[in-house]
Amino acid sequence: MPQKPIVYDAPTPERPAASVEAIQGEILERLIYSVGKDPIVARPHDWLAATILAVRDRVMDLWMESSRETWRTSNKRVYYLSLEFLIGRLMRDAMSNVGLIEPVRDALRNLNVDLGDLINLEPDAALGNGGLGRLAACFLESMSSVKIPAYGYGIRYVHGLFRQEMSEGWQVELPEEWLAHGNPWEFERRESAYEIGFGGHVEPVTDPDGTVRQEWRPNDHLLAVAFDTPIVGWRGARVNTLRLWSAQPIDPILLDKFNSGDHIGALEESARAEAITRVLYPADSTAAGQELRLRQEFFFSSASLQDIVRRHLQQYGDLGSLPDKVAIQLNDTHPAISIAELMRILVDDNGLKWADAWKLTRGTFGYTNHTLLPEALESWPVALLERLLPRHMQIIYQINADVLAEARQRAKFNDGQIASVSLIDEAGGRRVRMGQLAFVGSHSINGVSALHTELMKQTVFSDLHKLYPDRINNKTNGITPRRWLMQCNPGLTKLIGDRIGQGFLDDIDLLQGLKAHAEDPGFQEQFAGVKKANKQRLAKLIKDRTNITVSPDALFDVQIKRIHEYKRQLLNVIQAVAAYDEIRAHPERDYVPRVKIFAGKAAPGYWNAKLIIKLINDVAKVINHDPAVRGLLKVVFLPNYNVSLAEVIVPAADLSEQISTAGMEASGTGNMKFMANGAITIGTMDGANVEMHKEVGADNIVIFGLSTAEVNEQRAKGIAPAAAIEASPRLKEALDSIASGVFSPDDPNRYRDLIGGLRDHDWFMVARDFDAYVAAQAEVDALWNDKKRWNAIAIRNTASVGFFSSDRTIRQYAKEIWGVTATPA
Ligand code: B1H
Repeated sequence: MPQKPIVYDAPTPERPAASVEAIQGEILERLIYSVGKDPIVARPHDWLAATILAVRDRVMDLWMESSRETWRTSNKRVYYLSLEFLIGRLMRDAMSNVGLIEPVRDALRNLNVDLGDLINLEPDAALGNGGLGRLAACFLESMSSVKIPAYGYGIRYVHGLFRQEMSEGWQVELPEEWLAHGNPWEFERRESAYEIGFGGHVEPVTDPDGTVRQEWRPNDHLLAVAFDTPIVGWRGARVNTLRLWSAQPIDPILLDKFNSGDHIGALEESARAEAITRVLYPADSTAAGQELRLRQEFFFSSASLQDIVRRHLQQYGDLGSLPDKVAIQLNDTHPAISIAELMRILVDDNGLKWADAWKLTRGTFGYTNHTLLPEALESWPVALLERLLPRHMQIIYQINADVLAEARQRAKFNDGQIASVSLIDEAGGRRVRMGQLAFVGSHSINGVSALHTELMKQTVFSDLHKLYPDRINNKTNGITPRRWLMQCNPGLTKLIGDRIGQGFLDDIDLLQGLKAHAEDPGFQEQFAGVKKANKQRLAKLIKDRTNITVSPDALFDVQIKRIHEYKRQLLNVIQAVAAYDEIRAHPERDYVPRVKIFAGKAAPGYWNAKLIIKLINDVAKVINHDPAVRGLLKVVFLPNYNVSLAEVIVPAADLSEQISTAGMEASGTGNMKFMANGAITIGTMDGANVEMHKEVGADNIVIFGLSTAEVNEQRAKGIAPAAAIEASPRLKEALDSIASGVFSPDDPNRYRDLIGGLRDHDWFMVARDFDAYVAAQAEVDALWNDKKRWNAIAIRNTASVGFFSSDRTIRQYAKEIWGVTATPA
């Protein structure tokens, strides 16, 4: 019997529980009058649409009241500009936040429809690559939950992140079609459309009063049309708006061409315009560098800025109060061109003086940096900007002149320092550095974990930090506990509530109360029981999707995230090979049965990442079929990792792999999701792992490997890791077997170069961290064999996760960057 799920929403006097009869009527009404289907012939997608529409109706009043309240109170609004929002599914989230899960389930049951089936039918809105996009989605939910008036602004990509399939162990990319059945969540706002220009030239115009202004005359125009989605917070605290822009031609059919018989030519403009919002760039942590990407960035920045300024003028009538009433947060540099666009709007369109406009602009913007990887730092060729955005290029030059003058005069910078703070990179073709632009145009520049923020100060922004020492600050990332604990793990949520009461649903720090129960054998047994049930569900999913049989009694060792060399999936799979060698060499020893579970997408153009996926699958094939292994080790690669798959895997994990090369993972957020769900982390001192170590205590996390400083030292030495490989027979044997084709008999050289890279430079310290990693895994085995200790540690992890709630993160942004008041915890 499936366990009866529970509702977390306590109805309040103002918002009584919805009655099943009422909801049932509303779903039927939506089915008939909005979807246009007779219940007798309605198909699952029709029921899904009707249910979403009924749920959406239930948040409409709250939505309008939220917006009215902001007008009434003249509260400051926060605008979160992000090229990515990795939302996943919305229906369960929305229902859970307004306490509708149970009534909707019962209503649908009366209509012979299963809510669980409908939930699984909703497509993931995969409008993001990985952590950066998912963070934006968690922030939206938290801003609603802590009652901050906020808008998310982004792009309504027709195709989200590609669908990943496996073909003989290789990744194949297929187009993603989240809009195929329509999107019942969104409202198209044809009235909120803005003209976006590209190209053309700049012309000085003399106003009647004699002042000379620059005017941009683009020669290419299109429309940005708004699509709004309501984002409801916990217990309906507030409903904010996610506004996504879609590109449309101004003149969909060029009638003169059409009439003259050129039917294809008549549609050309339409196709060209729509291309801008057709697809999400799929490279995580790597700048795309394509002209179309720059067009996407400007398109959504300009539309958002026009919308923000229009709303502000409508309410306040003047632009001088902009920083008092508007906070714009740039999610990485992708929307950094907004800084030049706001300057253009203020100076050219509204006649403000340059210095005044600059003060307003800086007072309004904040910039979040998410990575220090050189390949991810965006820069655009000056020549491209001059062609596409000639006025913005002029503005950037003028900003740069001001900054460089200040650097020379006030800070007495030398030529090297001037070159490092300049917005223009003069080395290797002139390029505009978007990080520098975002930095100088913002009053706050934040990193996403304590370590990352320190490294920002020491590396990419060291000279800018000297010039503006009070701007860099830290805001450690977080995750929303609604989606990543309550919704994805109802069993654990119920168990916690039964033990320490329901208060933690509203105040996540109360989870600390679990610490007192960590050693309680009865509680441990229940905690392990919930984990076991989640593992059974995952085992079934693994069987269905990969046909691999795994035992829920084995240790589930999980690494799920984008495939990237710095995240070191390679380290993990080499350890699997070493464990395999050991099992065969010493069959008499005791082994902890393990299932190594991998999932993640590789950027389509990232060869080594795709090769690592193939290696995992090749190794899996050999190990899973070798009778000598006796099921003690299984390797699984689950295809098409996305938010919904994570929601099944995370609650079922025993061990969370967070093993990036120290200094390279800005924060990580998957690490926090596992922690919430009672997995133990094996990890390096990198990103937010450092703070997890502090929060949970050294005895409750397994840390290994080189520190950031040691990594830098090794790299500075520039010597091959031969010594590390020689000193480790296990490593040597594993590398030799992979490189010589033991796992790729059909193509023995397949992994020669990949392994060769470890032998001759090992940039990511896979070889040099290997022995420490193996020792850490042995520590994990020992903990697993001491079930009491394991369970106590797992419980302490859940108990300590409060700090990593995105509500905490958002409250810090609100207080320390945006200057808006959030409701107290
Ligand atoms: C992160 C990116 C990123 N950092 C460029 N940078 C992109 C860069 O399409 N692009 O051009 C896309 C994504 N993503 C991640 O942000 C970090 O690697 C994680 O460590 C961090 O947890 C996450 C959220 O801050």
